Amino acid sequence: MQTINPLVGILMGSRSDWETMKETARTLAALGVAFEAHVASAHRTPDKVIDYVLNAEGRGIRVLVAAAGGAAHLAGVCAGKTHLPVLGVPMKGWSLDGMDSLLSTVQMPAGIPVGTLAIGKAGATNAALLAAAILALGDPALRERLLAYRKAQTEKALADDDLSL
Ligand code: RP5
Repeated sequence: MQTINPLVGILMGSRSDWETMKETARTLAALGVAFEAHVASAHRTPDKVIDYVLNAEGRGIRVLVAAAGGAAHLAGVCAGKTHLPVLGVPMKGWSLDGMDSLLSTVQMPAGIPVGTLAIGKAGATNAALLAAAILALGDPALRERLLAYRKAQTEKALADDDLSL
């Protein structure tokens, strides 16, 4: 899927990751950040991944979010082919409940950074917020929307203290 003039490119290793990565898409949409999302696997379709990453900057993409599970090499492969910021989201599930995804996303060699988020939906949401924070450094209107999002979140958390039996 794609919105007009996407700034954030979301890649995921399988369609089965989409249920989780919808949180990234929804959060970006809520912040008014244009994005696109594609299935591209470091293992099953490596040429598609490389082609996408090599063309991303020229197409206007400024931040990449890469999600994969198990032997989660997608974010690392992306980071190896671009200087754009790459945020990695480890998928939950599998026999090791996402620990395999987390470690294979986060343990990058010096020189090729991946900003790794939490496993699963929390990481997917936070990838969007971090991508927005990066873009907001050069976009005052987005900065205001991000501050409003955070303020609303704080107000909701404070209102949640209204406990009763
Ligand atoms: C990874 O394998 C994908 O990112 C996904 O998390 C996992 C399972 O993929 P499917 O077998 O469901 O397509 O490459």
